[in-house]
Amino acid sequence: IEVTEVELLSHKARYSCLRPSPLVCPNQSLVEEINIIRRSRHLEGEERSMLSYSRAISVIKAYPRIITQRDLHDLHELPFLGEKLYSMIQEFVKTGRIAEAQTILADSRFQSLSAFDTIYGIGPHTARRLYDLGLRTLEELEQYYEVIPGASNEETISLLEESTNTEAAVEKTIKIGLALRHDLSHTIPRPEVEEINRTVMQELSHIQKGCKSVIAGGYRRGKPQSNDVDIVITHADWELGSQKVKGLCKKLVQRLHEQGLVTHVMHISGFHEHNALRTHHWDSLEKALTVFAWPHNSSWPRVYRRVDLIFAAPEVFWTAVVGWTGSTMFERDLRLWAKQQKGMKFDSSGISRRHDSKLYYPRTERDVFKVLGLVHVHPTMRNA
Ligand code: DCP
Ligand code: MG
Repeated sequence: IEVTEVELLSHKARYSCLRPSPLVCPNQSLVEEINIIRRSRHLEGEERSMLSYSRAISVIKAYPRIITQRDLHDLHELPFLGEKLYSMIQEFVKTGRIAEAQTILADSRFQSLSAFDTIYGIGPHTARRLYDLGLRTLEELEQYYEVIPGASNEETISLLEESTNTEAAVEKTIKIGLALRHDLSHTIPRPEVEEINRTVMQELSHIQKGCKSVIAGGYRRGKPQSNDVDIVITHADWELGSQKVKGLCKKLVQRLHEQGLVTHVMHISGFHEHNALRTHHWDSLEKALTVFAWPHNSSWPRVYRRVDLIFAAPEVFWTAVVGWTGSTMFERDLRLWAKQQKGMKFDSSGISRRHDSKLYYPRTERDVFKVLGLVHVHPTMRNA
């Protein structure tokens, strides 16, 4: 692995993968206030505006101390804080509030769209479409989709169908999301995330011995509670592992379904080799976005949990882990950094050099950063 010159970490860096960002930052209440405005832009489909708020938020997340009057002129040295953001921060420092955020919070359209957006399968576009039909509350949504609250709709499973983005498939997902909304709105504490991982790996060992996993996502960034469980899986054998993980995703989901653990499969992919030009390492990852009924074999009332299973060949395992650890902004800037500064392509299924498509196979997470010419950032500092 050739290493180019390494950029130093700094809270003033333009790429968030160079700015260590803790889960909870010194200016957390400011971040949450600006995040209301960001969410509103997102819900209204104003993606460019949303992205500039996301960037501003991630810059503030890396700022090392509480912003007071005295720090204000310092902020001019930070990237992505334009005049508008600057005056918002000024307002917040003075009053502890941002008026625009408070106005948004009180807005009934924002409240409806926010509520709709919490449903798995409903994004901003669909939320606005439903609002335009005159729907305002989740109860009205349930009536519209003829969903019986609390009923699990397990018969709506389309287990192991290669998912399509047809209107019917989207509607099916929304119906499941609505039916399970009370369970799925509960976040998952760390010990339970770990237990789900153990159970998955236990079941997997009956199909293929020698596999290993890393729990990625927000859990890995240190979140005490997660919205879902993201598990990245590979085989421990560097030489032969690639063949051993092939097709495992489908087999595992099948088995978990037979055990009564997986009740719904929202999306399953990565089984076709669409692109003849791809080497086998570049197959997109096999993944299944599922719902578990949890815990199984127990007299406790079961709850539904969202669990994502991602399979990677050993050569791209750590790349996949980095790609699935997040945050979304950290990932965005990893891709951007690779492309703009290194002439490389990074995503969760692999790293390559653009001019000759040379592939990189990092053996550790540190190697992923090394290949990209980056200082290693601890997972708990990737909350950009
Ligand atoms: N990710 C990705 N490609 C996807 C989905 C996610 O690369 N299609 C990455 C970016 C995310 C990470 O995986 O940071 C996990 O995504 P989640 O939506 O699960 O978000 P988090 O795990 O960060 O938080 P939580 O699950 O608690 O909402
Ligand atoms: Mg997650």
